[in-house]
Amino acid sequence: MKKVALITGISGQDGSYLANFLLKKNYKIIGTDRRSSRDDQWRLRYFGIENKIIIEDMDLAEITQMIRVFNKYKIDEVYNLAAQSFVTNSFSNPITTCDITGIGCLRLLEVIRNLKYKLKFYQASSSEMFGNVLETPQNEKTFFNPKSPYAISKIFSHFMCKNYREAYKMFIVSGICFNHESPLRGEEFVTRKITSSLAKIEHGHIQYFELGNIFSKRDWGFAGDYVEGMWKSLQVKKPTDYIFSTNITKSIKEFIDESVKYLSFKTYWSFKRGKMELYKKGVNKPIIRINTKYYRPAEVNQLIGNNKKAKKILNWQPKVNFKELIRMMMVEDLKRLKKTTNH
Ligand code: NDP
Ligand code: GDR
Repeated sequence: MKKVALITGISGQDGSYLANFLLKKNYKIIGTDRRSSRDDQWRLRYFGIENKIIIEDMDLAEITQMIRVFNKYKIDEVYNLAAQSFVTNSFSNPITTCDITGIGCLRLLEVIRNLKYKLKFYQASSSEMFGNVLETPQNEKTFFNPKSPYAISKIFSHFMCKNYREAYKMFIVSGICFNHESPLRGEEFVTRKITSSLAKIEHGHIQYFELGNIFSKRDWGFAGDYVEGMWKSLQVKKPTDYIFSTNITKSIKEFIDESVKYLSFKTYWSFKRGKMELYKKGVNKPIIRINTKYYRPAEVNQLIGNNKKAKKILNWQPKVNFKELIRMMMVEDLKRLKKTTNH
């Protein structure tokens, strides 16, 4: 009998990597999305798996859709990856963010608590919860000090998971993932914005692009490694929380410096009008400018994880390092533009 996994957020970066991973492990997969994203299955097409997944409508705002889906299938594992996941957007849409990223998880937990059978639940918690960090590096016991409505909504769902695990003895795991990227990352996030924009400059589609704070630091890994950790965390006897991280932190500027190595021309930084700008050698116009409109009302300056627990209990560790991650993203974005597809 095939195990059945339900993945919320199937149209997102992690949804597609996890679906591809679980299909190889012979799972039957129910992927849920909002009707609005039905035409946006480019990530599943990237893996050639769009016809191997059963897609069901399930907005995290709508509990009736959840009841219908959970009554239709006998599910073994749920991976709750759906969220309003863009931190910047959470400042302009705090209520929607809390409703989807926070209460959305609680709606799922309530539906699952009332099922006649038991299943395992994975919650996508986030390193953003550490915010203005109170300890470095951050581990499963580090106190949260959030800096955005997104982070606060993730803390709500994180503690709801802990509460349901303790109060109702449900098998619930929260994976506190640090930033993980890939060629399938959304272009609104800084890494993919950098690699796709540099590829556009290389091919002459744009002259320059703008960024916000390039000095913040993140612990960046590869999405393909992190979905393996998600799965592993549901295969052990006891449910608990895990940090998934690389334990290395790099600034956005360092990410750019590594990315430009894949361009056909040389670049250099210059400090003008009080800001850093990146120039193409021999040309007097910048290709990267800083625009304060991309600054956040509150910023998380530096994150770095400690993945010791996941290493010990799950035998998990990231395989792709910073350089290799950037190579994958740059090569793919340069190739995509040659093909002139949408993504
Ligand atoms: P994405 O933004 O790529 O994907 C988010 C998914 O959530 C999309 O499929 C989106 O669907 C869906 N979604 C948004 N709103 C709703 C809604 N109202 N109802 C149902 N589905 C909805 O995120 P990632 O794949 O990168 O991340 C997966 C999860 O992990 C998220 O919860 C994120 O917050 C969390 N996380 C991610 C990290 C990272 O570095 N990637 C690190 C730590 C945590 P649609 O296409 O319709 O918008
Ligand atoms: P983050 O990722 O907020 O860490 O959340 P993002 O890539 O959006 O920002 C990382 C850092 O880059 C700075 N930055 C910019 N960011 C964006 N998006 N666009 C810009 O132009 C830009 N310029 C500078 C930001 O200020 C920030 O410091 C991601 C998401 O996947 C969350 O869902 C997840 O929980 C966390 O990672 C862990």
